[in-house]
Amino acid sequence: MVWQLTHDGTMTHILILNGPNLNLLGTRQPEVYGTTTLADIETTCVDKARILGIEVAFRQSNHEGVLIDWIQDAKGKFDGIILNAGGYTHTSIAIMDAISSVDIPTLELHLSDIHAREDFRQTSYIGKVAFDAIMGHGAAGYPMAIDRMVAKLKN
Ligand code: CA2
Repeated sequence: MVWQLTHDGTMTHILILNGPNLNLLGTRQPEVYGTTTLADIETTCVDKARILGIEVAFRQSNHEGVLIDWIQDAKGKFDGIILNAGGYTHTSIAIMDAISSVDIPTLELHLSDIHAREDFRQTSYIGKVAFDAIMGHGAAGYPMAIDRMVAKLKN
């Protein structure tokens, strides 16, 4: 196995965070969010990480404060954060502030293309502090996001 190293010589660690209601994936609204469950996506991400020689931690919470605690705690432990903040994307200045405070490269991720949906999804507070966004690719967006993050961390 060839390990992917960060600039300081340690293995790359990526934190993948999922916000509210994403635990319901694959069980409801398959026409919008697909039939893949969040557990399936986690397996895909762990397999992808193994192939790339990196480590991922994959988490979901329905609670804004829990997501903020995980972001704050990522400082010094993770090299990058991939964040699907769910509905908090469009409301949470607090999550945006948490990302700004840790100074860890953060990639915004969505299953759906939020810009092709309702007006209330057009504002993304996460997009104001993320270096890039991947959206509209369904579950396939997760491994794409890992590739994008690894490319970012190489530069
Ligand atoms: O497209 C995305 O990934 C979203 O972050 C998903 C959020 C939505 O509020 C964002 O605007 C875009 C909603 C996640 C809800 O997921 C469900 C999955 C299955 C059934 C019901 C909800």
